[in-house]
Amino acid sequence: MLTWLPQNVSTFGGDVDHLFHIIYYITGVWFVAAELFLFYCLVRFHKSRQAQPLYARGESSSQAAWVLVPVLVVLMLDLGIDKIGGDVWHRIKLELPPAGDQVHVTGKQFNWEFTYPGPDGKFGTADDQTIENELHVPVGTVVRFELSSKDVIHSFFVPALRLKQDAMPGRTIKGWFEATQPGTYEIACAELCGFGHYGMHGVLTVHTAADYQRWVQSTWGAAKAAAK
Ligand SMILES: [Cu+2]
Repeated sequence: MLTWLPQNVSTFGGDVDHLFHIIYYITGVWFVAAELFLFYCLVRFHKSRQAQPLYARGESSSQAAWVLVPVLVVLMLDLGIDKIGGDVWHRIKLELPPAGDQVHVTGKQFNWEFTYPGPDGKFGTADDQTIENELHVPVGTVVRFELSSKDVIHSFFVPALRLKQDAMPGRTIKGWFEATQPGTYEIACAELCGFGHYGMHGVLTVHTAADYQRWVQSTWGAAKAAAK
């Protein structure tokens, strides 16, 4: 079911999809039930059957139950979703596992800038490299990012990682992901940020360990790559 979801290559993507499915099926079942009841009422109480309207004040408990029971059911389902969603949120957004790699992600009208710390592993040094719209990471490695914006609100969106996070000017937001499969995946901006918003996309390349070393070498040179 739900084969239209994009490919998932993230360690926490399964949790996100699971939550999505729960919400999808709960709302789906109730949507169908509500529509069926609506159509039943349309037929059952059609004027050709001379149905008499009733002014229900909801004072008797059997009348009030028509409101209170659905409220209770919705509340219980809501709290259930909150509990499951809260656990997933906590694991993805509030816990930062130890970093295997780091990158700074900066949104600007209308590009993504990815700044890599270089072989010394430190930001703000001479060997930092900023590459537009290209995010390179090794497979099976926790990548910690710091997300910011140079101008307006953007949203860093990598569907295959089930990762979406707003980038706010004036704020640095930390996050992480771990990709499970080598390949290239789309990066998009999911916040309408101006005229060129539609073209604000990049490519995430998840490398195998050997491929990643080759990319590091071609970017920083063989001598520096050895020091990493
Ligand atoms: Cu944008």
